[in-house]
Amino acid sequence: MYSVRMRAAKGDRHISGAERLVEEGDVSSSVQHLTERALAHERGKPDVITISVESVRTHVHRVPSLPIVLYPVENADAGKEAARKTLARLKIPGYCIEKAFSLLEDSPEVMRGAAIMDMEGNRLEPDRSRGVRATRMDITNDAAQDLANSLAARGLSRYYEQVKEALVLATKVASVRGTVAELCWSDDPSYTVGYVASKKMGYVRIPHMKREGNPRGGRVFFVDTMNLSEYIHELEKVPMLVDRFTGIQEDLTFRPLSQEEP
Ligand code: WAQ
Ligand code: MG
Repeated sequence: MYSVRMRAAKGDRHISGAERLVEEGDVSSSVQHLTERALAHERGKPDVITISVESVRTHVHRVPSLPIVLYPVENADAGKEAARKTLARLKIPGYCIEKAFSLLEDSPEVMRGAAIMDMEGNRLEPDRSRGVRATRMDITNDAAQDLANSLAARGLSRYYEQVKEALVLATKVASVRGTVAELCWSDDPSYTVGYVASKKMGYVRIPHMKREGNPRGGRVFFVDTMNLSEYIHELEKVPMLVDRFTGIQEDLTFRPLSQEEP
C-alpha cells in the first residue's frame, strides 16, 4: 500500500492537510483529489501544497472503528460543557482540560498537527507550533459504505467526508498505547463540529464546539504513562486500516450524568 499525505499552507499559516492509505491503483486519483481539495479550501488559497507518496512495507493493522456516540447540543456553550464532562468522566484532570481548551480557543495560529498532553498538563510534542500528525491510516470501502448508510439513516449524510476522516484519525489515535482521550474540533470556519474520543467511550460527537465563522480549532491527545518516541512512532508510522464500522449510538448514557452533576 501507499501512504499519501497532503498539506497546504499560505506563508506560515496552516490551511489544510489529509492522509490516505491506498492501493497502488488508487494513488493517482487520491493525489488529484487531495490537490483539488487543498486548492478549494475555505481557510484560504494555499501558496504551497505538499503531496508525498510513500510505499508502506510494514504490516497494516486492521481494526474496527470506535463507535460513534451522538451528544446533541444546541450551541457552543453547551457543546464545550459536554466535552468537559466527557473528559472528566475519562478521568482527565480539570486543569488539563482547561489548558487544552485555552490552547484550542486562544492560540493565535492553528497548529498543523496535535498537541500531546500528559496528566500533569505538560505539553510533550517536540515542536509546539507544528504539533504531531497521525498518518498512515484509512478506511476500507466496505466500512466506509456502512458508515455512509448509517449517517444517511440519521439524516447526517452531508457530514460524511468530515466524519469519515475524523473517525479514522480518532480510531488510530485511540488505538495507540498511552492515549487516554482526544479532544478535537475543526479549524474550518464554517464547520463547528468536534468530538471527544477514547477507547472507553467511543467517538463522542458534539455538533457545536465553536460559533460559525471561527477559524480556530485543533487537537489534543491526552496521554498517560508511555514512551514518547515510541508513541510518536506509532502515531506517524504504524499503518492502520479501519475495516469495520461499529455503528452509531444515541446519547442515552449522557442524560442521567448531566442531571446528576451541577
Ligand atoms: N494528526 C494530528 N492532528 C491533526 C491531523 C492529524 N492527521 N489533522 C488535523 N489535525 C489537527 C490540526 O491542528 C488541525 O488544525 C485540527 O486538527 C483540525 O483539523 O462531523 O475537520 O481537519 O464528526 O479541520 C471533527 C468532527 C472535524 C467531524 C475535525 O478537523 C464530525 C476536522 P480539521
Ligand atoms: Mg480543517
